[in-house]
Amino acid sequence: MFSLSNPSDWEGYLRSQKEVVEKALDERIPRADRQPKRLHEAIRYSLFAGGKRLRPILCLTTCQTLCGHWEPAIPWACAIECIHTYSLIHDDLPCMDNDDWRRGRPTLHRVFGEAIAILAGDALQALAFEIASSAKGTPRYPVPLLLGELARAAGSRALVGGQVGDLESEGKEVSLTQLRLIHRRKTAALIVVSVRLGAMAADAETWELKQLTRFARFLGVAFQIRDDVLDVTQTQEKLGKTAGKDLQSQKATYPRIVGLAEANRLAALYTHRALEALRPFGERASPWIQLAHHLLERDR
Ligand code: GRG
Repeated sequence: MFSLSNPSDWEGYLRSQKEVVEKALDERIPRADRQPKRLHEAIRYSLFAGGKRLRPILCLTTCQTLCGHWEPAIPWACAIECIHTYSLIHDDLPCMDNDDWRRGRPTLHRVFGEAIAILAGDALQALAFEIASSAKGTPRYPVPLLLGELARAAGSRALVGGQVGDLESEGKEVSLTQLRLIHRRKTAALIVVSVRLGAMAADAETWELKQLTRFARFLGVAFQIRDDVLDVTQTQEKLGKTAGKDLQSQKATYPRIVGLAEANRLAALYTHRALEALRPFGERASPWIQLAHHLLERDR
């Protein structure tokens, strides 16, 4: 029988969840031959470029673990991936990180030009909310509540605010406390909302939502530390994006502030704290534990 606690089944589970996400996105994003064609081609170029789909998988897995089905979380999983992809497109623009390479191919503005890249990002953000509005609420959690959470995670106090902090940190001395705040906003907020929306789509009990939020906060920070470490230890071929970019742009990162060994130790420590938050779930925690290890041990 299929078991999420069996590692070989687990690899298959991840692959199948990724396929679910690809198909669900494909069905919800306007086809490339719809007008304006160049915009829809651009959106699809970035969205279907081989992203790992970690956030939507976290969302679907959370929903499935709590209620036995991932289907109620599909609109939320797709919406989160649209917001994440828009943020990558805008982050790569010349006025921000000025990157040439993303998800194993030239960045969107390099291929379609800056104006279309900005507009594709804008349209993806709007599409996210259009897709999310098709979700069904549950007795505890009406759709407007979840829409509000998603909007907050994407907005000035989270993703966008974190990006501002990140840009302002370039070339400056940044304390570990400031860095943690940037990471909480820029990276962890979307990871937290992925887990929370999956839980709410499953009509989670209050204590379950609380513990899972705690889990996701620590996981989000560990994920960003791992990302910082990979930036200095991996090649462009492996990462599918420019390696060593953080160092080049004198960005505040964990390896820069505390060194590589300490960064690795902290990533493991935050993962451990994330796992501690899962204790009340007992054996049911297995899928989240697997995902946490997958995120910490990933090499791209
Ligand atoms: C422009 C509003 C705005 C925000 C940009 C996404 C982002 C914020 C910056 C990109 C740089 C960065 C290190 C962001 C932290 C989040 C992160 C690690 C993104 C990469 O996520 P993965 O590894 O990427 O899940 P894929 O391509 O697999 O989806």
